[in-house]
Amino acid sequence: MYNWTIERTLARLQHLKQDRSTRLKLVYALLLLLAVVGLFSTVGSRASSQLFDLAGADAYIPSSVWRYRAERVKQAVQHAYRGYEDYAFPLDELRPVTGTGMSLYNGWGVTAFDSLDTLYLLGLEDEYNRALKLVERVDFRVVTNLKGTIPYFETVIRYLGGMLSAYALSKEPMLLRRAMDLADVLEPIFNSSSGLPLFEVNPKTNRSMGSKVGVLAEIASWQLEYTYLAKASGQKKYLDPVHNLNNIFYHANLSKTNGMLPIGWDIIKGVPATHESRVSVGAQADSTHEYLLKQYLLTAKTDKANLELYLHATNHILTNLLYLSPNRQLLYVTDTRNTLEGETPSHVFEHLSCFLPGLLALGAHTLPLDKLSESGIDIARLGAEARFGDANKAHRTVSGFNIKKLHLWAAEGLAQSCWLSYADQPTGLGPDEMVMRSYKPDTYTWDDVLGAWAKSSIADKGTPWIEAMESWKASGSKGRIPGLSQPVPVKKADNRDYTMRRQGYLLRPETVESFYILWKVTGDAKWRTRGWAIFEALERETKTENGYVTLKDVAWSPGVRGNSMPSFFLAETLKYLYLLFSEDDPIPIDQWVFNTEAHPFPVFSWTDEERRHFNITSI
Ligand code: DMJ
Repeated sequence: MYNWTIERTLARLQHLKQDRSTRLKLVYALLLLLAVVGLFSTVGSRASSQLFDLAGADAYIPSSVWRYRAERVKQAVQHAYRGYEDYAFPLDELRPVTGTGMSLYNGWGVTAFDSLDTLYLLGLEDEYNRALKLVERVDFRVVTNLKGTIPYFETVIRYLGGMLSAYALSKEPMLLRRAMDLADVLEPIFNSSSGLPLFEVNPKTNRSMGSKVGVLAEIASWQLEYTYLAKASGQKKYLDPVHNLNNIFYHANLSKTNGMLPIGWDIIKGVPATHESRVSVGAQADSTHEYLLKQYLLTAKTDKANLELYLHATNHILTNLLYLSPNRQLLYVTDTRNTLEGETPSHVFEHLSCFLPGLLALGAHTLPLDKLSESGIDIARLGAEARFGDANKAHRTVSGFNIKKLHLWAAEGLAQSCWLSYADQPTGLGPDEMVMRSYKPDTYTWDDVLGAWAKSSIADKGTPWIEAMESWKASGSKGRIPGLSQPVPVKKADNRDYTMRRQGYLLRPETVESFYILWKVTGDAKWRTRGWAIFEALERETKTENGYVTLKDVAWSPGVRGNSMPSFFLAETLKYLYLLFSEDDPIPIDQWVFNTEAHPFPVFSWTDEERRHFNITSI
């Protein structure tokens, strides 16, 4: 439990070698701190990080400590990749407990492809060069599963994304050539009457297959990859399907879902599925909302259709899908389900949804949310057409606030809840799904709380945020801004305001992904400190002789282990942790856009010639 303190203090003492009085003060402070930490030692190791949160000590951790921590992540990448190479290569993924491999994603070595840019960024040259050799020789027409088919979504985000981002970083021409080879094998996927992609392709017969009702995340999480591929290769055929998708979404009738894209889509007609008006930011939907903002950013903020769709989505999320739990005031985002009374919130909060705080923070950082006219958006008109249902109401509610701050506030509160879902557990790692306890289910939304605050005299007077915060506190009301609860972990399961629906931790990245973006956007070092606590938990609970392993139940330490190491652990989880601790900024978030598998692509502008060649028109 004292490791962190001692490590931090030693580094600080080293830093202050020249200043004797400061050094003495620091030693006294350390003794006091150790006494306080000792007092709380029965709370468990995760609590120590919490104490530092409260003490606001994160900002004083010196560079040398962060460099050391980034180096530790690099060692973790080496360890995980060595295990994959020794026991699973050239199959897709490692089974760390049995020391074997398995292939669920075409059998082309998905871990090698998905790790390319991580290995390159971290300077792991030998590993990177060995992975390149595999990329060069794989036959994308040979699939090693019984059906002999290629699942489109996973193949694009992991394989195509991995090759393209490694190409963007290294400019190795073979990577672009192989990315084009793969996109060409996948080409039949668009052979539906709407041009929306089906689920899978058989590369031998050149036929695509899948349900007539497509799932949002799967039909619309490839635009970034194809847009960058078109830019890098100069080939129009890669951009045409992106235009088609944009067109379908931009002109869709979204009246049932108030402007937000629903989960189910009719692949034949290219419209929302008839009996489907469920919305979600978790499974089946997540990456599509992410791609709306990121497609706009990738194209240097010229693709206004995607910006409008992003605003529709976030306004609906902010006003309808965010809730507070009753006791701990945990802010969470949920989805809706079909019931006899219509669409109702499920109050399920997924680990997958923990990417949302990072996305909101990225939007707040990059968009002029309070001066949308600068981006050519008429906020009063947004959502006013009948085909957006009640969207205009949401736009008006949100416009009553400083929208940028509102997005950042939601981002902070949601990330806090994601963090607490980790810090609460004996393992220090968060569950895959929680069912949240709600006030009066379905009636008390975060929007209600915000509405009450907006109507208060403080907000009416347009008081600056910090003054409103002070007045809020001084008013003696509830003390804190709703949703920004005290980061105090709760050990007793009954008192947590949630139960676990899926207890496992699957080495997923979403929480540390959001911490990374929040750190970059706000400069608040607590996100780094929390990331470090998560890294320590990964080392303690999931590290094996051969790699890192999924947990079946986060509520027991040492954890009950699964037997897999998904490729996204190297592509995303460890990459985001490395970037979070790195003192350099190798991928500035204003210049690069991460795909949903954490593969970065560079922001670019179309030249006039490209605009003509690709037939790019503005909406
Ligand atoms: C990743 O493969 C991608 O981020 C995907 O969009 C959904 N989440 C998994 C990891 O949890």
